[in-house]
Amino acid sequence: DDGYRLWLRYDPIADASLRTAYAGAFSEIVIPENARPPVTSARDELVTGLRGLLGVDLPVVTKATRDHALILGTPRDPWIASVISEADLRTASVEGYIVRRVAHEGGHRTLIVANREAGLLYGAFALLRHLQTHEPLDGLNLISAPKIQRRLLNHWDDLNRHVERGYAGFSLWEWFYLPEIRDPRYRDYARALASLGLNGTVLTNVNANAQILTAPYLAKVAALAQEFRPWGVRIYLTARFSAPIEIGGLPTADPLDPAVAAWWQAKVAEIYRAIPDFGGFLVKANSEGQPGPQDYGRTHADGANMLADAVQPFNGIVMWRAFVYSPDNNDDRVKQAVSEFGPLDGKFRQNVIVQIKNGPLDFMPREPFSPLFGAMPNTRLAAELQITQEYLGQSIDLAYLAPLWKEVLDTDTYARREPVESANGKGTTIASIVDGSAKLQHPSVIAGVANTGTDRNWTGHLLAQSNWYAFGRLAWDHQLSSEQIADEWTRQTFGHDATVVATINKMLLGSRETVVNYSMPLGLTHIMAEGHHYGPGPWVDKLGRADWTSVYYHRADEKGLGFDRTATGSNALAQYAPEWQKLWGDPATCPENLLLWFHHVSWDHPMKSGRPLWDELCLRYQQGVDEVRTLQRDWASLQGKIDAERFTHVQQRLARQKKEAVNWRDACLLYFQQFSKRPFPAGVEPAAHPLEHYQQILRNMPGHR
Ligand code: BDP
Repeated sequence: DDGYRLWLRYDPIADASLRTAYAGAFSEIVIPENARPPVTSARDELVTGLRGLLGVDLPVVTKATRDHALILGTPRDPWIASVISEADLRTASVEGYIVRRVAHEGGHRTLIVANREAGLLYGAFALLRHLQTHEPLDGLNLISAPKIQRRLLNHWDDLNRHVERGYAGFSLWEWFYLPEIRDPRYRDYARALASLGLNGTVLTNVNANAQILTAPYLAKVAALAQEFRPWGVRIYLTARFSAPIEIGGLPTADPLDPAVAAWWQAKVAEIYRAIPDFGGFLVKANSEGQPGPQDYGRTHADGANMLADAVQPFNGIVMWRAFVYSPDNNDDRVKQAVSEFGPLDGKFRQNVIVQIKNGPLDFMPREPFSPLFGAMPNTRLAAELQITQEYLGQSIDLAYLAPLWKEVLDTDTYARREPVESANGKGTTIASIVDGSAKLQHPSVIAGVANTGTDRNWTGHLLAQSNWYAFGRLAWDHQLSSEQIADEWTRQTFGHDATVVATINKMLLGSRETVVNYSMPLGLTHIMAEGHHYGPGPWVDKLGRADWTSVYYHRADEKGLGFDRTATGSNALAQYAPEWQKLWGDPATCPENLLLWFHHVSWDHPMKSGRPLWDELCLRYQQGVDEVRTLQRDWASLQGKIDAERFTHVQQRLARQKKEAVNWRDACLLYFQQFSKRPFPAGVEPAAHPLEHYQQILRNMPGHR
């Protein structure tokens, strides 16, 4: 099994009595007359899914003719309106669904009801998920609506099909062959998105290429839009700010120049002629060398608003990234987004969403939340999460990321955003800011940087499919737990053997913390190898900018370790609400998993375990290695219970992960030992090689594709 089918496998349900019971519950599929996509997609999915799972071939009709009909409809159908209450329809809202089994004339019917057609598609997938996870049909009553309106993947795909920070092959978009030749995979991709409730995708890299906005490319984009549309997936593109110069022949891209604004208006009109449901633009401006409004002495708001005005007549949006840190700013890099964007609060148009990475630095294995979420109470804010594991072992190491994302989304910013009642802003979680419940904000957006590519299994590491899955499920409902999402995914991907399910769930749930332990424990951050970002590089000290190096972040010296971000240091702490300042500001109360993020503490600093910092640090690295060995043992115990192809695929990756965990431990501890000048405590395995050996491995590593 090569994993291509993702979580949509629809293998026959092995438990014969359950299969028979399910099969007896469905006799025919009823869809509205003259149904069009996405309702026809829902129909096709149900036909395929029920055939696979239950071995039944259900006729599709437009009027119920017998008991046990499965009926898809909207309240425009009077019978549906008579059996589903208005309150339930309101809960289902614009894109949600009601999936319910009802008694009818002495028998039963199953209903998939939605206010709009897209909801029928999501409801069909919900029913199939219900069956694939072996949930009971008795009392079936699922009512669900997405909390966030635009649930998007962000592809960092270049036009030459290289994927920036992609570890699963090449870009899925075959620009050379499009628009005529369309890989069937486009459909499978869109279908996978729809199965999770994702409803949009940004096709291109934030480090943008203006060529995508030229007519030949737009024809290709339109072809992709056609493939995705039946699955309710809309297309967005990245806009290179200097496009008016590069492809428009203008001498400037100054956002306040009327000729520039007119160029964008005409370009946007052209895009909407080709792609009437085009979603809008994602922009990385004045960040890491990308052009932007500041090149002309204008602000981010000037730039974003100019584009927002161009897409506004078409209901388009602009997602403006807040990932900025300037080459001329020597201030602590993690403070710079707030200093640049904070003063612009309230200055953005209503169709601009400022898109913020979860942490203030850059998708590290652990960071505190970005203080910008609390610093712009009058601005629409989106969360950008990274599904691709740039800093968590890429497609080699196992790191199930739902716990990381939940940690962020559930965090209370204490931001004072209307209409939050309490004076101290309590309850203003990041999720509530993003979904708009902390302050009504439309449109609301959540974005995940995709981990997909042309690898047969889509995500490089088979188990990394769980991250695509988890992002989609959380984008729909951020209140789902990491455990529930893992369990759903495991059952749909690996079946229902109790040992298999329990083992894989356990492996997934602890895996992110394991990566933290062997790479950047106790609040350490950004000490990975330079360039490709895989493996340890705490010694990295000379790069184009100080805030790209590792020594900038860990600040190891004879006295101790960590970055002082309190008032005696960079005072990044001051960007957070007083509640957080109080907790994080004192090393005695600061949670140890962020200690070295906020404090420079001595090697002897007493930790909660009673051990000094140095010993604790060593033991954390050791723990990370031990945990990878446990992952290997857990997986080995499943031999024979999982098909050989998938078993071996994961087994090999875990073996490599073990090697890398050992490298991390040895490299970091030998490196930091130069400063601590202390021996490893009992329980820590001695390094097999001197420090130079580990530095050499990284130097000799072949460039990542
Ligand atoms: C960093 C990546 C870089 C991206 C940048 C971004 O290393 O490749 O271009 O983020 O998000 O994490 O713009």
